[in-house]
Amino acid sequence: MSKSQYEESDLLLYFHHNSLYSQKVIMTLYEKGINFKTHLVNLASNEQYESWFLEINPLGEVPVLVDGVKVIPDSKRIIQYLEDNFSNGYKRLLPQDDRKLDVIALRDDIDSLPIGFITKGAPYHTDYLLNSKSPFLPSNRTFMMDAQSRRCQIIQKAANDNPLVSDILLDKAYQQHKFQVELKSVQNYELALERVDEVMNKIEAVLIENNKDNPKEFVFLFSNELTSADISLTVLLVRLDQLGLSHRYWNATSLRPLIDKYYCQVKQRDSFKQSIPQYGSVADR
Ligand SMILES: N[C@@H](CCC(=O)N[C@@H](CS)C(=O)NCC(=O)O)C(=O)O
Repeated sequence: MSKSQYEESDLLLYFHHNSLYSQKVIMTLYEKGINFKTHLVNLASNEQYESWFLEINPLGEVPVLVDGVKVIPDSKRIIQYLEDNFSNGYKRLLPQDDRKLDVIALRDDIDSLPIGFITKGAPYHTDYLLNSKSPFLPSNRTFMMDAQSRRCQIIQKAANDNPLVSDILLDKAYQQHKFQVELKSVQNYELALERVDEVMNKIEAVLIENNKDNPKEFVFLFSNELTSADISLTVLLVRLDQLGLSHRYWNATSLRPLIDKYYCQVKQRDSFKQSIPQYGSVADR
């Protein structure tokens, strides 16, 4: 059953401004024109491990969408839920024709990049970074590394305090410990950045193909209509830019220039300004 645009919204999104997964969901909600309410979960003070939030998501992660009695964690599931349930009178972000599989394939390529690893590893590999921006300014790096090194302990404590979800959290603490060791390896970091290079090559090729009939006009990845793949690409570009990695992947003249053009133009969209606090007014919500 799909919902109509005129129904009163009872959607509630638990989110954090600087969470890339939250940004993806917020941009999706704005692009589709869906009304929603928000609840900020303060990740900096580890509010995600408080008992009230673990009852909503035992993994202690945002975003989570609550629609009446339905609780939907995980950005990928939320985006699918929104596309399935808000189709009547709302913009579709997946084409209805045979381009749908191409959109999903490219979106999955983008979504499977190790961007969490690249983000959390950045303060340990500063030689790669140039012109980092808020919220990843050089002055925040010590805070990020401290927060990273305390994570295992915080998750373990949450596991002890919340026996009903302790198995899930102890597994997360174990994964976190391995992650923490891998983060510090330059080889691992370089490999993660190379995976982004491969996907960026694909994206530049798609943009060249779709621009060839219309070089002056801006086109999205697959047509003149923005799709779910464009949202995944947009938040990825923001994150690379804020970390100080854009110089490795694109510029206006000699390195994947269509990605540069794409990024400049997508930043003008209202949904972008609503989703990325450093560019808009999301903090006022
Ligand atoms: N697979 C999840 C990942 C969500 C996720 O990693 N969220 C991060 C913020 S970007 C989080 O809440 N981290 C808090 C923590 O793990 O302590 C999704 O796609 O939504």
